Amino acid sequence: MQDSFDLTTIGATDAWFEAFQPYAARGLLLGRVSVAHSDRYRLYTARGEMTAEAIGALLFRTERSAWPVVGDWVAAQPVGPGEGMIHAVLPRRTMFSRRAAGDREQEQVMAANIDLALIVCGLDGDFNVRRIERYLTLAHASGVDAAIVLNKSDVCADLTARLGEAAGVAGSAPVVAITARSPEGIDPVLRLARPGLTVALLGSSGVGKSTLVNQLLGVERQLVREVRESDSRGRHTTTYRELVPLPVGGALIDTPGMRELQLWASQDSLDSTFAEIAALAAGCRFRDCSHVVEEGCAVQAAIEAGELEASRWESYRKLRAEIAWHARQTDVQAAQAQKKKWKAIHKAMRVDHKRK
Ligand SMILES: Nc1nc2c(ncn2[C@@H]2O[C@H](COP(=O)(O)OP(=O)(O)OP(=O)(O)O)[C@@H](O)[C@H]2O)c(=O)[nH]1
Ligand SMILES: [Mg+2]
Ligand SMILES: [Zn+2]
Repeated sequence: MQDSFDLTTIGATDAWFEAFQPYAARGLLLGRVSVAHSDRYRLYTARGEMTAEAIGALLFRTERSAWPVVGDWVAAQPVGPGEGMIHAVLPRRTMFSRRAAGDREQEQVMAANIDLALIVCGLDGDFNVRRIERYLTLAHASGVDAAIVLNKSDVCADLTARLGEAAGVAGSAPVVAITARSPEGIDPVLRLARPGLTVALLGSSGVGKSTLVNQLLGVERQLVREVRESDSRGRHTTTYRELVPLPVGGALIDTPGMRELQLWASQDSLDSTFAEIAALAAGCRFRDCSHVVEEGCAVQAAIEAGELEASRWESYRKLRAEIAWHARQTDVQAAQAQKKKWKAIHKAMRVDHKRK
């Protein structure tokens, strides 16, 4: 393990050093989380890599969403050779969240302080623009710039058509086609991922995220595995998120392909993804038009005129319903929690009354 490391090579800017000032005065070290395993972390610090845990105050006095995640900048106390305790997480500039698995409406932060999200898709049998829309909504909700990377162009028979389909849903995000298997094949990504940025790779299992990471690093660092012939899906080869330094400066976050990405997003981020539908909606007769049955609906008119694809609209409608459903569940949960709280207060008051 090296005992010194230049944090500016993984994105420590003056702004981060400044945010860290109050902790420097307490003798803590600035660190960046590279791996987060429930309550065990790996960090890059000026003294090299460390394993770390978080102090109780951080774990027990904050919401789970405030716990350290990959990409976070933290204040750490060195406690032994290569060991540290995390005292605080510096305020995040951006973060990727999804809805945590389970019945409760809960935000799960996946990674923080990302500058650019590369939404990677395979140009083999698994190509799907609906999935691009979902990942774009995630990027919009997190405030991160996004680009669409169509990988495996070497096995694609109709690249022009695929590029067109992707561009049709990409909005302002650039779309590039690459071959992660060859060094020259990734040039378009090098142009997007400027040195110094923190870049996260998102996309289904088997699309070639880890292959791209290895190509960008110039070494076989990440495990890569053959996808199944039958459906060209991967087998979740990468099992945890990891931040790795880029040789040109900056950092890469490889992520495991998600089987199901449950959105933690607002109607606003959906409108960013479907900007043309949001723009059309401004012309509907009714302000609360659902664009399904209303008179004077500009969205339905655009579909009838062939200016908006019905499948694009269907996709928007599905995601809108999903977001609305979760928002309702969140309200129900909040109401239940409120009711419970009052019940406890009333009970305490009754006990108090009896005592008198
Ligand atoms: N033909 C072709 N195959 C590729 C390309 N890039 C990656 N692959 C193959 O796709 C398969 C899956 O690649 P991985 O890099 O493991 O995919 P991943 O996205 O990291 O998958 P998970 O870790 O499971 O999320 C491997 O067999 C790669 O060799 C490419 O540009 N062209
Ligand atoms: Mg992988
Ligand atoms: Zn309408």
